[in-house]
Amino acid sequence: MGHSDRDVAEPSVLERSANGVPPSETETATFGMGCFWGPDARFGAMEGVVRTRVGYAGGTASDPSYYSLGDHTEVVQVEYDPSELSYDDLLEVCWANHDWASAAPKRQYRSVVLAHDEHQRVAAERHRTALEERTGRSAATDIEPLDRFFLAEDFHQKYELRSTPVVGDELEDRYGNDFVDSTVVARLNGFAAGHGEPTQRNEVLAALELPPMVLSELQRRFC
Ligand code: MHO
Repeated sequence: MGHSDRDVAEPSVLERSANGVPPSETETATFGMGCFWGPDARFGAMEGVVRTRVGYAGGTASDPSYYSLGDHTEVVQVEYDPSELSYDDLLEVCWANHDWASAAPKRQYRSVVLAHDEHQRVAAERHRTALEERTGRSAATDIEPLDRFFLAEDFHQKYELRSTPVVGDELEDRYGNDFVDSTVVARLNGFAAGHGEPTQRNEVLAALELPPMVLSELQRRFC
């Protein structure tokens, strides 16, 4: 739209975070890429991602938790705006950001694409074949239909932010029950892990008016 003015840019980021985007306008993807803390931040920093959640999926156990995972795998679930990002874009980021060529030491950390529908399954298989042809290596990545997703415990959500307590506490106070689902919190979690461009970071930070100590702690995490 060509608006770079902050007063125009502000509401779009914050409004989306506060109100969410109607589900009919978003799509969801689910990936297992090893420990889910890193992918939560990686996807959260991306423009076009509306929210991220980490959880357990890909198994049959009925009520998994971190300490009783059964046959489930750590996964990140990414809700995104399909007018800004395609499923193929997300597959690209998925395979570029984890070790897909080695068998994981545990099922907890396996490489897996959990397809939400037939279109995703076909796209993932096409992508995996292209990756193997391009690299000459075989991918350990499983491609399976998603059955159920179980949300992980709070302490795993937006882990990068929570690991800087002054920042995590401030944002939890501010967003309350929306902490996990907030677009802004997903972005900040990504920035705290060193992702994102300076202009993108500044735009979000300028709109938030964080207390100076929180701001400086957050900026200390940028690299
Ligand atoms: N135990 C590993 C991975 C945590 S992850 C949520 C660690 O502490 O780094 O499985």
